[in-house]
Amino acid sequence: MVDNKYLDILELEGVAIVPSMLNQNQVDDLRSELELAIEEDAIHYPNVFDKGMVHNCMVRGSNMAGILDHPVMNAYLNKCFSDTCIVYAYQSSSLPPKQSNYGSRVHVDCPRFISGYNSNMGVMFPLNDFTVENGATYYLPRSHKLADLPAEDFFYANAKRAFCKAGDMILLNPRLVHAAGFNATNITRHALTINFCRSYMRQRFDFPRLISQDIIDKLGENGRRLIGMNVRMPTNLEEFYLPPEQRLYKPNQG
Ligand SMILES: O=C(O)CCC(=O)C(=O)O
Repeated sequence: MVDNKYLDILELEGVAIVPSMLNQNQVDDLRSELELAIEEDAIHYPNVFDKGMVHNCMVRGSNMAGILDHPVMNAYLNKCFSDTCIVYAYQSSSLPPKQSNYGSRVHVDCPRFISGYNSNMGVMFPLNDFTVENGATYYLPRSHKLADLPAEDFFYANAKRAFCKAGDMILLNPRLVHAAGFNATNITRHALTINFCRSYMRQRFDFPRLISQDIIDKLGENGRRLIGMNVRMPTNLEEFYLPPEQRLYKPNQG
């Protein structure tokens, strides 16, 4: 299920593109859910700093939730990161026609540099082909080994582009210096971006409380673990002393 070739590339370059993770129907369904969420957010949150970025995609559509149980994604995460990891943030990155977005600044997705250790891992699902015209992600190869961000002119002089197909999966070391491009076409370029963290870290949102029971019930074992269901904190002794099968913070979570 996991091709070690991509893990080697990820380790060396800081990014690897695993082809054909989603079929065309899955891509179309995900894109429809995402476009609806973007329309809704434009009404409810019209003036936010990251306008157009949908947060907490797992509560904005059953297909976007279902991605968390993608068996091959989970197999890769187990190998290149951790089999007890959880979601830090699950959002989108869309480039509307003739625009860039909040992700277009030169940045890393994890502020911590710990030599030889990843506290986070990134996964991106392009929902359109990423091309030079529609703003394929710029990245500086091997920059995940750097403690500090390079100057912007050095970045663009040496950056490569993550050219890929809709339905591929981009594995991205969150210390890799990167930036979304500019979409010069007339069609929005969409992507889903998930940042995973270690099980002992805090998530950007309190997902076990944020996500409805209905959605949680539809998730599989991986999906439930990824939203943090195995590492919930008891609020009192009654919860602390629950029987093993009901424990909120399960054993062996890394
Ligand atoms: O959309 C892209 O091309 C990059 C997204 C990005 O930089 C991010 O989500 O951190």
